[in-house]
Amino acid sequence: MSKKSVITVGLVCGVIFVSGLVARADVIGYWRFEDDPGFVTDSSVNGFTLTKGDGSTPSTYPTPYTLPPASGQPGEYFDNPIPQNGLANAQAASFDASTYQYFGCTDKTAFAVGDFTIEAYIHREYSGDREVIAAQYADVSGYEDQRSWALVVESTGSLALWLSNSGKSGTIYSSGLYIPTDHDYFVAASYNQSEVSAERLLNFYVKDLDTGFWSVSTKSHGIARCTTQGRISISVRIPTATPPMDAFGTA
Ligand SMILES: [Ca+2]
Repeated sequence: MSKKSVITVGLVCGVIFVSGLVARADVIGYWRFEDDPGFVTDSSVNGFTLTKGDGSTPSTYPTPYTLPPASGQPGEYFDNPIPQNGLANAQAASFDASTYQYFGCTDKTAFAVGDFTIEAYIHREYSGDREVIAAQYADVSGYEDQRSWALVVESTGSLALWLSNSGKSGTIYSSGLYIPTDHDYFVAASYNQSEVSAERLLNFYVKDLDTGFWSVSTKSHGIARCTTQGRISISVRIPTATPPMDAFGTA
């Protein structure tokens, strides 16, 4: 059986960070993987262009994936245009599990936010390991001081947010919302640190793009401050097998 598996991240794999779901003007990074403005270009005002893989080894490069695909293929139900902003979504990025393909971006002061939301269009073909959608969280030996957050799909299929308040350790908060393989999904997770401790909430949103069915989950959390410290890279990568984030710290 082949170990190779390809997963497509759409629209964005866009990872959008905002100060609350309604404050969309504060987008920190928005990666749409389009030919226009560019496969790795940031569509936010910040211009945080991504690096493909380690920048020197093409086997680590995610590849462009044309939307819409043939019927029954990954991304068939990805929105185009993107309903939140009307922008075209004619291309996604495809990631190969066997070579740990990923995008990366060196740490930015703009990433040191309080409340934030991460959104992505995803299609999983690979399963069995924890898969990272986007992260500032090193899960490999030697980089334990570079931990902040990671939006992941656990091996069970549950969407989860991994948070650290020390920059060195983390807690996984599982949504209980499941993302099966071979389906198109929109996913989002919102971290709220601004309320008093009893009201610190994580909000998870999942939309099955095939059926249009929305699921929402709210979890309380104990992370007073989601630390961004040290030399942290932000990486957009699906899928990831163990070790999932081996390029962290290479900035
Ligand atoms: Ca796109």
